[in-house]
Amino acid sequence: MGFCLSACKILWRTKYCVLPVLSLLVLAWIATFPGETVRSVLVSSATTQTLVKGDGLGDKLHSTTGARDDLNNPPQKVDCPKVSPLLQGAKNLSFDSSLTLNDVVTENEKVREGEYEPPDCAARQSVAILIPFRKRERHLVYFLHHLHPFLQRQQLHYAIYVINQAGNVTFNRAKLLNVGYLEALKDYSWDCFILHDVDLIPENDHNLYVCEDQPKHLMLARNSSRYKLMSPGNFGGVTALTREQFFQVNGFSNSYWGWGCEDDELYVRVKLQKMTIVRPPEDVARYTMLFHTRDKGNEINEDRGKLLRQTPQIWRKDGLNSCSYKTLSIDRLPLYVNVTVDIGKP
Ligand code: UDH
Ligand code: MN
Repeated sequence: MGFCLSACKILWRTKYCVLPVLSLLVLAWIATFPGETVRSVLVSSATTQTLVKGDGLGDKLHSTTGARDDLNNPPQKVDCPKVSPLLQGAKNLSFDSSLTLNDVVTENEKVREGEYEPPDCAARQSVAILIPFRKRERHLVYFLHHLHPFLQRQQLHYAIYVINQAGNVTFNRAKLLNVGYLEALKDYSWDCFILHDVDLIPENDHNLYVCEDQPKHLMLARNSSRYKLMSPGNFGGVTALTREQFFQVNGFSNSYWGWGCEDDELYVRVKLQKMTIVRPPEDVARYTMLFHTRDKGNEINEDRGKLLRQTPQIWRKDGLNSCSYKTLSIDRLPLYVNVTVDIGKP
């Protein structure tokens, strides 16, 4: 009894020291936890608080989904500005004969399988670049070297498709572009298609590779013609049509084997649909054309005039809806998707 009484007296006298000592002991105990454990304890206590805050089921669902979204989905990107701050204007292009495809791959580490998205903002359009192609490897190296940075400065979501005609029968640019459209849409629902010769390199960043509410002609002048303006009826070289515009005209005719008039035919199709053609400013729509002679297998098409006159009668049944081909391979290379295709013969 006497011992108990004196212990109580001691406790009463030291009452102001016991509380701080106890708190210190608890803190020391927490500090011995591994970091993750502490964090998970903190997170779970925070979650519990959110869950008990509201009393309805809605509140509970909202708070739990919110937590999951934060973990799995990065925050939504804001739209890229209307005019990209990265545009540099007119450029003097250079073409170094020692440049290799591997060099261009090294220059473009952010491009994956020919595709790119701006890292910091949501692109205003998703654009597929379609290139009709056969045996122009040197031109393709220069094209990729210039076009990838050009398109990135425009803050586009884009991919480059090379539609490679297999075999040696007569070349058919228009049919290859139809194939490109159909194949690219299997990958993604592209907003806009740029139909692009491999030997034309844009000289000015302000020549925007986006689609408008009407089909657009992008190549108005080139160095090889001393930048003399193309005639208003010209629709060749580089053009931009939305997915819907190209579908509405039933694409190109598949019947233009060899060189000439397939682009004029597309122009007639556009006009038949009462669409107009829009163009960038003349001082902007300038191109450097890489030198070449006429390719073997792409001789002038002697039937082109006759075919062109038939457009109003044939456009409905000759085009995207009648484009038959056999895809031989699809190679997803670092800088472009290579679609090798057998498109038959004339
Ligand atoms: N193309 C190929 N391989 C070919 C033929 C054409 O890849 O064998 C593609 C290529 O994308 C090219 C486009 O189709 O840019 C248009 O063909 P082209 O460059 O032959 O047409 P262009 O009107 O020239 O530029 C026609 C012959 C010009 C002879 C020049 C003589 N000074
Ligand atoms: Mn050419």
